[in-house]
Amino acid sequence: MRTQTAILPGLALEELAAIPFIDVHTHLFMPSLGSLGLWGIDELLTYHYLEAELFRSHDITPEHYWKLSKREQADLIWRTLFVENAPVSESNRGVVAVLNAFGLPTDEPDLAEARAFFSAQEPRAHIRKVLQLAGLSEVVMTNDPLDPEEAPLWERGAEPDPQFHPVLRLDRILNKWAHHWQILASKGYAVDAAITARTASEVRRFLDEWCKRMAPVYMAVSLPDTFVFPEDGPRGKLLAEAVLPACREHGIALSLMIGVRYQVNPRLRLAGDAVGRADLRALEYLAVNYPENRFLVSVLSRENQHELCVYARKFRNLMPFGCWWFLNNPSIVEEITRERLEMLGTSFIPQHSDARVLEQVIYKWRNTRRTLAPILANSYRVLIEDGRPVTRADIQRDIQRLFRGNFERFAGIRAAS
Ligand code: FIX
Ligand code: ZN
Repeated sequence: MRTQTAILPGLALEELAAIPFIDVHTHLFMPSLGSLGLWGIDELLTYHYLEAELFRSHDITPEHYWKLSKREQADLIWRTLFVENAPVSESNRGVVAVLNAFGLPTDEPDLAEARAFFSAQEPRAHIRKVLQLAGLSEVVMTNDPLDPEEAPLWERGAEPDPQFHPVLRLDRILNKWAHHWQILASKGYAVDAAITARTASEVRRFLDEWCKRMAPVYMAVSLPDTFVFPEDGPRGKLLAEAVLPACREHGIALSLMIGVRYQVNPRLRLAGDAVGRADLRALEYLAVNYPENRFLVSVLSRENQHELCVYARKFRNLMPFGCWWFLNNPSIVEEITRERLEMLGTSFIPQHSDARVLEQVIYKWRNTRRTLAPILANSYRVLIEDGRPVTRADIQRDIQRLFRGNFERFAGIRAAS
């Protein structure tokens, strides 16, 4: 049935709400990795996005803040950003939306009621409830094979979960080889600081064994704004001689998240990273010279978005995804998504949550659905005005592709649903 333009925004919102999404990048953990997963009000409030904002609204020093207990930190952030100020920023509003989603008060002077609620939740049931509230069928994790807490859980055989897809995250190996090759050596891999052919093949063996152990849906690395490729250092050599070949052999994509200026203010710890515009010719070189590899790509700098769209028009082994980190604000998500629809049609992955705390998926996906509805409606309105009728089935098919099919097909996890 042909759709009238007037009802498009409502229809788009309805269909966005009706279709469960796949969240292609999070820092959440499946139940069997239990202790690693963050959830509850104290974790929501001490999220590094809010910590960065605390230090702008309170004169506590970071050094003093880190000496506080998690509970004291959460109390301070709640008082400073939610009681003494209106929580209008995107990350603050997020906490309000989560409390509201569970019917909890959002303007209390303290956190007693919220803490009582979250501590009464049974973790596994709570996880299912939260994913259902967020309209997600599955999330993709970020799993570090060199993390001293996480690695032993996988080596002991972590129970897989159909709603949680693993990813082999390689930042320590690719960005900090000088400080981490010793861990591989201690696990019996004949590697050393220099990237000799032997070291490269041993890293290959390490990746192969973790692919068997974890069955990752892709490998991933975040990269600085200064990233260049090819490059003669450990990162360039390990990418070319170990990671890219391993991805090809296991038939999985490599996710490149480019544009971080790491720890410009280390006193803020996780909140200490910033953004820089990257030279995306490294991406051009990878797409041209590694046509058998597939690259999921997210760029952190607003200024790099247009270039990424243009490169994706040139190379189908590039899949742009998400409005990452400092870009995950409705005004910027709108700008980036409109540009991508105009330049790529529906052949991209609009968003990921990057959730570090379980309940964050509730507000991050509510924001995305709320922001995307008028953008999609506008695309269909101008299409109708240009003379092509649009049906509800068209809208359902496009949303399915944007938030499920593109990832399923590109990651090769199953035929597009
Ligand atoms: O590298 C990443 O995966 C980033 O998303 C994180 O490191 C970052 O701290 C973050 O939480 C962004 O939202
Ligand atoms: Zn992330």
